Amino acid sequence: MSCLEVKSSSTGVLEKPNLPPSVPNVTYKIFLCGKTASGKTWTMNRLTGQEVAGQHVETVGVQCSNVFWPMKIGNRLILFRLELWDAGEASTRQYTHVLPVCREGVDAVLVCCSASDREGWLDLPRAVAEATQPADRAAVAVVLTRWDQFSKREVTEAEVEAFEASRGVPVVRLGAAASDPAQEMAHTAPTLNFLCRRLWQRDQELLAIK
Ligand SMILES: Nc1nc2c(ncn2[C@@H]2O[C@H](COP(=O)(O)OP(=O)(O)OP(=O)(O)O)[C@@H](O)[C@H]2O)c(=O)[nH]1
Ligand SMILES: [Mg+2]
Repeated sequence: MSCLEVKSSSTGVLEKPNLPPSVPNVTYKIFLCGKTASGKTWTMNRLTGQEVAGQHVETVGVQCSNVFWPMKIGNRLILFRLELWDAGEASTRQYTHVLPVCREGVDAVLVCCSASDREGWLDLPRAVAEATQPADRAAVAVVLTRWDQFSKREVTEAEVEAFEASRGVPVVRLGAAASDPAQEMAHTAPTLNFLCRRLWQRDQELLAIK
């Protein structure tokens, strides 16, 4: 990877980094799903460089936020634009149109699960199966939130490894937000790199099928 840049405002409207027009742009839609308080909004705000709330505030309706992420794949610099879609769980249940809108044309699904929620962890295989539809051919990953809250963990490292191995679904852990905002990018960069690589790889797989 050659350079890193995330820009956002509190409204989630992001500035595009100033790169030569010859740099190709690719856009991907990513849907965050999971139980209420599983950390969907937390994850979206972390990845898009926005402030995170200290306590749960239920998301009403759907929020979208973008992040631009320039990354070198092979010898080529590519500008990834990741469109993150976060729907509050209560709204998803209440309004039947929310889920189809979020799923339409989705490239990746991130299933959020709190490491302090044992029940949610045990239900994860079902949640992953429900979140994805074979026709989407979406890339899938689990985001295990609250991993930074060691004393509240109800999931072990060994269980995470076993889940990844048996299900073939990667589990991403963002860790704690940096106390110094200038350091935050170093915390989120591995996850953004992982997502962009995974989406690129999925494109190559889909092209090979055609
Ligand atoms: N320290 C820490 N706190 C987290 C993490 N993930 C979530 N939280 C806390 O849990 C709260 C609830 O998470 P949200 O992201 O708001 O939950 P949600 O999934 O968007 O919930 P709904 O909008 O109701 O569907 C956050 O405000 C944080 O206080 C994490 O990885 N680390
Ligand atoms: Mg939310």
